[in-house]
Amino acid sequence: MKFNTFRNIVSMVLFLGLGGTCYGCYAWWQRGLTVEQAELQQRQRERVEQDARQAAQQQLAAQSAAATAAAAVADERARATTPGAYWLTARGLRPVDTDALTALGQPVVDKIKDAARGKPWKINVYADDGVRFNRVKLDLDRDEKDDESWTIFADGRIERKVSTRDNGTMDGAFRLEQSGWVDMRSPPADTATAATATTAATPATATQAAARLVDTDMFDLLRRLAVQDKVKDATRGKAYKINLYSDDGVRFNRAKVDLNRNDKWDESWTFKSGTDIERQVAPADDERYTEVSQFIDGAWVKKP
Ligand SMILES: [Ca+2]
Ligand SMILES: [Ca+2]
Repeated sequence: MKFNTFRNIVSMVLFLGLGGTCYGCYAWWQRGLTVEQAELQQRQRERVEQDARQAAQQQLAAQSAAATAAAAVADERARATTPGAYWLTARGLRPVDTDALTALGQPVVDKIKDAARGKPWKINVYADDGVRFNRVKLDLDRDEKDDESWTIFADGRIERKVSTRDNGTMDGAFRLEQSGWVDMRSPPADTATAATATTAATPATATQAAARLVDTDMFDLLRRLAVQDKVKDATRGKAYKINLYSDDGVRFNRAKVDLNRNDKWDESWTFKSGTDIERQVAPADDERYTEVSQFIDGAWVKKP
C-alpha cells in the first residue's frame, strides 16, 4: 500500500470516528434538552394548577367571610329593629321573659300598662321617645314593688337589673344573650361549676332525670343572692317555691322546694359543696323523703 493511500484511509477513519462521536454528543445533548424542557413544562403546569387552587381557595374564603359578615349584619339589624322577636329564640327564658319580649313586639305607644294582665306578674313597657320601647318594669308578685327593670338599647341589647329582695334596691344585673341570661357580675367559682353543669347535655337514663327549670332557678339564686341565714320564697311569682338556708352564714348549704305551693315541701336539697349537690324527694308530696338523687353532669342521678 502506498503511503498516500494509507494516510487517506487513516484520515477517513479518524474523520468518520470524530463525526460519529460528535453526532453522539449532539444526540445526547438534544435528549437532555428535551428532558429538561419536559420537566420545565411539568413544573409550569404544576405551578399553574397550584395558583388556580390557591385562587379558588381564596375566593371561597372571601365568599365565606362575606356571607358571615352579611349574616352578622342581618343579625344585628334584626336585633335592633325587632328586639322582642329576636330575643324570643334565646335559651332558658322564663315565662315572664317570654311575656315581656312579646310585649316589645306590640305597636309602639308611650306606655303599655300591665301587658300581661291575668298573669301572676305585672309588666309595664315604656317608650320614652315615643319611637321604640326602651324600658320594661316587672313586678313578679304584683305587690306594687318592681322586682326587675329592663333596658332595651338602641342596638337591641337587653340588660335587666334585679331586686332580689323585692325591696326596690336593684342588686343584681344580667344581660341577655342567645345562650340565656348572663350574670354581669363574676359568679363564685364553685357555684358557677354547678350552674354550668345544668347546661351540659347528658342523655337521661332510667335512673337519671334531666335538669328542670326549678333546678336552673336554684343555681341562678345561689349565684346571685347575698348569703343570709334564710331566704323565704326566693321564687315569688313562680309556680314553685324555694327557701334557701345558710347554717354557717358563709354560704347557702340547704334549700327546700315546694313544687306546687301547697305548703308541703317536695324536695330537700343539701349543698355539700358547689359540685356535690344532693336532694331528697318526697314523691307523694307528704314530706316523707324516700328518694335521694345527686346532681351529676347536668342531670339528677338516683341513688340506689
Ligand atoms: Ca314585687
Ligand atoms: Ca308540695
